[in-house]
Amino acid sequence: MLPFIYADTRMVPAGVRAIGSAMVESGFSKTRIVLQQWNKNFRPSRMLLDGRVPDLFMVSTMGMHSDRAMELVRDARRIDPAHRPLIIAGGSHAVYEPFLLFADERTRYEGPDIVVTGEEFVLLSLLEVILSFRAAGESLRSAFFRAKASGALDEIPGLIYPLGSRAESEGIADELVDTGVQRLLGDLDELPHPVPGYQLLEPPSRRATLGSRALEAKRVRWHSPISSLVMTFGCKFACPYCPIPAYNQRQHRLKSPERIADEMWQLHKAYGLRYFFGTDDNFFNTKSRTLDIVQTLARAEFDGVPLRSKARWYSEVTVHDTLLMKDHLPLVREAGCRALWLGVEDMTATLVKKGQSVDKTTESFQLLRAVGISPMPMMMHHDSQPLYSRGTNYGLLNQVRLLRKAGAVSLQVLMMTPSPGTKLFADTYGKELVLSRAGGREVRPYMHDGNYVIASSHRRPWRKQFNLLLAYLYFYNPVWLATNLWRRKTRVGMKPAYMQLVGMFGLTQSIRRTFGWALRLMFARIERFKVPPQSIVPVRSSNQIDAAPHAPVQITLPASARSARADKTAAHSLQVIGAP
Ligand code: B12
Ligand code: SF4
Repeated sequence: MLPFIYADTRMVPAGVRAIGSAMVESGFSKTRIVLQQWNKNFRPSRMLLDGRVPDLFMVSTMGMHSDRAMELVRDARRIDPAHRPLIIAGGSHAVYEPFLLFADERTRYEGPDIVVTGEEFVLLSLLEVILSFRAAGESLRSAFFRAKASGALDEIPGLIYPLGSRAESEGIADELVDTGVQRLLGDLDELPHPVPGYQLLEPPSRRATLGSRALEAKRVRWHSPISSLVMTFGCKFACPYCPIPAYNQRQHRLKSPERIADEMWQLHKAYGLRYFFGTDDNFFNTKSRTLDIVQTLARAEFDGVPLRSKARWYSEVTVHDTLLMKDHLPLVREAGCRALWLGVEDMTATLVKKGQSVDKTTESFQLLRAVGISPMPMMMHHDSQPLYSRGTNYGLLNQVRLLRKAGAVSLQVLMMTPSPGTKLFADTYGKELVLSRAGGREVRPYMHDGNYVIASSHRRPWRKQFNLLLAYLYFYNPVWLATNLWRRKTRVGMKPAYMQLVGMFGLTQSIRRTFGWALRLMFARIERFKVPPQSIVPVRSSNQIDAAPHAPVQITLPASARSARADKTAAHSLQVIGAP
């Protein structure tokens, strides 16, 4: 549904592809990447690669996909122990709430053997240690248990593993050991090249099993026309609802301009890819470094062919930094950039202040459009914002109208939702704003995507749900499609009209998916969480002295509430502080 329609299925996520590249470049070329969006029926318990059960089964998940990820882990555990692969989980959910991959308050999951809370080099360090324990002919899983028992894994920051008598056989932990926060890779040029990752893709199918061969190189472009590319990581702002600066340990990490140009060219040569989405948090974060990158991309030539004639790319930036770059936007376009997603959130800066205002947003959008770069705003709706405000710019529709006038080509409106790893996360739960059920329907992780109203203190939260749909309807509609077709002779050409078509289709899906939830919010009884997600087993640090950095966040409950809830919340779950 909106606003991610097609981006979820037509762009291989960079995380799994990066892990695939790391495996190939370190010698594990017999690896397959299975995307659930393409292979919905895949069952790890039935997987065979060259006639054998693979040694390793790894699953990558965001928080919102964790139910499906856990189904896969449980299914992999059905493989008989003599052949069962070592099960490793990773991805952003593992970074922010790894303890939920082992167990949560509602369900006792059969979890993975180990969770990697970091990037590819943490995984490679883990494999290195396991292999150093492995005897000839021994399985990775068996070597892993010996390495774990010896304490060798404690030397690798960025892991969480279960201990307990049933941890090996059933994946049920008595306690979780946290080896600390990963050491971040500073120089992104050391990362494996993205090209090998694409060689490992499982072809889309309805089968539960793996195909005999990976997707052919010439078919990659057809299934994944957009290639996600790591160019930079990190952001200098510190928005309280965003975990990104803390994840990056306040660093802005970069690939060299030459490496970025090379990756685009090699991906084009190997798979014919032409469209690249930079997975940046704020591409314009540092002006001088951005200029280095765009100058190189604008001038780069390979085999006598200018890169800019083959590669088009897109990224995320802020309004503030776009204005700092205003004299250089023609160069950004020349370098191949054709659209930028801007985190406007709230044009009046009432909710969030990161250097935006109505005038600045309008100016930045007009500047981008004037050079032929499509401005794509990302907005955040919240409890105190009305649908419409008379005489001010505060209302949601007022802002959508301003954005449209300023030249927005697409629109994203998400409801403010607590994000693990942020300052606001625990507070939002502690204030009992987060919904657990409405009319008997449980709020599951997939609803934490900003499209469902699942955190609100509004007396009529269903209004917020309808507001999101109305804002989209105001932006994506046949009238505005016709207007954009009429005005197609601008520097951004047919893109606004094309985005209207995509948006109208996406809106039908958003209505189909969220309308029922809005009705539940309107008519049914709403129940709320009282504490943030907890671990049902204690999480301790490997040195047993420091607090475990990936343990659930502590919240301070008022004394009266504490005694009333003591029976509901395990004592250990309130002891540990901090989030990554
Ligand atoms: C690009 C992006 C998107 C794109 C993704 C398109 C695509 N098909 O790839 C779009 C715009 C669609 C998108 C949408 C959403 N996104 Co998004 N997105 C990102 C972003 C900016 C980059 C992701 C990326 O590719 N990174 C580069 C890769 C290389 O890094 P990585 O994925 O983290 O993977 C590394 C490690 O995690 C680890 N790893 C990953 N998997 C595994 C597996 C194993 C076994 C191991 C060992 C290691 C491992 O190694 C990898 C290599 O270093 C991140 C923020 C960020 N900078 O990472 C947010 C981020 C992933 N998104 C996030 C969210 C919440 C969403 C949304 C729910 C929207 C929202 N409300 O914000 C939707 C969900 C859409 C959907 N239906 O899936 C959150 C996830 C938080 C969480 N707790 O899981 C992130 C982390 C941003 C944040 N901190 O708030 N997103
Ligand atoms: S500007 Fe964007 S990436 Fe940076 S801290 Fe704010 S929300 Fe996060």
